[in-house]
Amino acid sequence: MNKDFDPDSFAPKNGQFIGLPYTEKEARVVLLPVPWEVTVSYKAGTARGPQRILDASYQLDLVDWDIEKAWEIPIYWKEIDAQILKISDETRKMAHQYIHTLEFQLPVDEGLLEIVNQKCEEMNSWVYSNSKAFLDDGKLVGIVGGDHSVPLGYLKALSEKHSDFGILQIDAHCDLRKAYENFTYSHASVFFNALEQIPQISQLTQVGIRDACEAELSYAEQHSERISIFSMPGIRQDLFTQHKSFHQICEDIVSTLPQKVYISFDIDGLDPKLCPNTGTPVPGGLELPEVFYLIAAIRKSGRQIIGFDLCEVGCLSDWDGNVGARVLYKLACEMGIKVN
Ligand SMILES: [Mn+2]
Repeated sequence: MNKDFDPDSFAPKNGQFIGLPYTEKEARVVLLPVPWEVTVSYKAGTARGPQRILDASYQLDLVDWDIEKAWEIPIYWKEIDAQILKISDETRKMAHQYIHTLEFQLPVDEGLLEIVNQKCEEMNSWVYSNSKAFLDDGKLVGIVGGDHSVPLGYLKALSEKHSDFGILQIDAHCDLRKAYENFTYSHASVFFNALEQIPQISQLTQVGIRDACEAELSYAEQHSERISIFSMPGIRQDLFTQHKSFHQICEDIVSTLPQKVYISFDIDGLDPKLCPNTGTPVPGGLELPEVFYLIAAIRKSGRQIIGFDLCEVGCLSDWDGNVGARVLYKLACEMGIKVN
């Protein structure tokens, strides 16, 4: 740690998240950006979300209202990989062309689809090997997307270390579609793929859902021993008519999860005023204090956060980066805090 670091001073623009002073070697938490958005279906921009988050982070102060001296948790930001971003940009053009022909019911180019699927597979392998290297080195890892397809490789790496874990997914969407728009590794298919390919995931708990298709809900229904959905209409119903407190709702959510918890945070789980330029915004989402309360409730229940991802942060405004940075700091601190 840089001995000149003063948590009360301004954040130096040192290429580190919030200007934190830790080296890769010292880190307990490594933030691994994955600047990727090949299969985005609506608004583009999240490949440059990590840069927006980093740029906006220097504006943050270091006090976390739940964790004393949160800045003492050694968090390290891994430099954004320019090559991954370049491949994403190139492959995105092909995916865009394919989606266009699909949407206008024109003859589709199967060759394009094959290339896109292949490139997505290569990205998954990249995420797998990079996150695995940090895990092998004893680090905790948080992925910074990119679209929501990016954590699959990381989940595979985690499944080699943890024989049983659950996922808390904060999202407006279920992401349970099989090969959405024919892309095997679509952002809308990440948890279909994760559940089908990773048996170590014993539970998927989805919170904030308010945009789903029938097939996703019936998939969840068929796998009800493994999937719980706390939809936004359901949460509001509990608050409005069942006289439940939000605290009780959080207890209900956390009680579905096993001892080890992975958090997959799609920024569109929040209300779109907090993420106006995310890929697929949906009105009526969660508020920041609500999700912070929920994330802290995991730790307070005695469960352990073993990893996380934050995805779909837009790059078009500083505001998207600002909120993204706040969520990222909360996730990193809640995962990195040493519980005795
Ligand atoms: Mn999602």
